[in-house]
Amino acid sequence: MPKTLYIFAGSVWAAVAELAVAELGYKEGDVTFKTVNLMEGENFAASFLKINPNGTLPTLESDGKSHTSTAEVTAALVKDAPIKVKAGSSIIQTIHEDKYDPNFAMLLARNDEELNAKSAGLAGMFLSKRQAALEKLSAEPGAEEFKAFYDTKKGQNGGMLAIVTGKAPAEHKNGFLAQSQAHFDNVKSAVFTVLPGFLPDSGFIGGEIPGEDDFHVGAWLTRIAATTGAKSADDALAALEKAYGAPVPAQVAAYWGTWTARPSWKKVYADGLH
Ligand SMILES: N[C@@H](CCC(=O)N[C@@H](CS)C(=O)NCC(=O)O)C(=O)O
Ligand SMILES: *[C@@H]1O[C@H](CO)[C@@H](O)[C@H](O)[C@H]1NC(C)=O
Repeated sequence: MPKTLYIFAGSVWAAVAELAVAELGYKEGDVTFKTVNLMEGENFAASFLKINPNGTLPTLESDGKSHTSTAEVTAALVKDAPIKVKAGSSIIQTIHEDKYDPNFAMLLARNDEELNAKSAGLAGMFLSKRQAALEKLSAEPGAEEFKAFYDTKKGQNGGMLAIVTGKAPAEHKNGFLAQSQAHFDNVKSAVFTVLPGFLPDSGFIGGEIPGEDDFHVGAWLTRIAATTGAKSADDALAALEKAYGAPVPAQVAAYWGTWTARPSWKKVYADGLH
């Protein structure tokens, strides 16, 4: 059955679905990839909100149905796949918990220096382009039915943008710095305590080949490595160690090596870690 998968090259959660497609034996043409440019806020177009009212990636259309979360998208890809793999577990929910959110891990800033760097970099550009897209798209014909969505997003994204551009009240900024520090600590504890609790000593959670859990954990870990400045498979363990002040646990290091040796991983991250 034909499938359309909506992705974006910089998206951590879309990479879960991309790893799954690459691993699961789908043939050329079984899955049509469509890019939704998150940097330009294309996910906020009413035409996309009709497919996924949350406006998030990945999104999968299959069997006349829309799958609108990473977990559902990946489960549908696993279910219909030519290659059968180990079904997912509660690990999927764990890695998707808000306290380990890999997108906030990228945006966070723990002090003024980090905030200035984020503001001048991709994060600042991302927030301002999104706000412009929200303003424009919410005024277009057909946008009325999504008014509540647009209002919420404008508030959330606008709040972040104000902090990054130095226009927010001091207490908002300080709240953000504190929330950033807490998030950084949570992500660190995921790498040092939570992952070692479920990762094998060698191979994948799914065994010899990646299973459903592995698609989620592999993409999450790759994003976290990217947030510490890693640029390739080879420099990631050093980058993580430097950021967190301790060598990553043996299982995490082994798992990183196992994933990054896979052709699927090399394909999905050919243009860099994200
Ligand atoms: N809980 C959702 C989160 C998905 C998500 O946040 N995706 C990001 C890309 S990695 C996105 O589409 N962000 C766009 C936005 O929030 O505007 C899921 O697991 O599907
Ligand atoms: C939108 O996101 C919320 C919160 O994560 C979730 O409860 C809801 O099911 C999502 N809706 C769709 C259509 O995916």
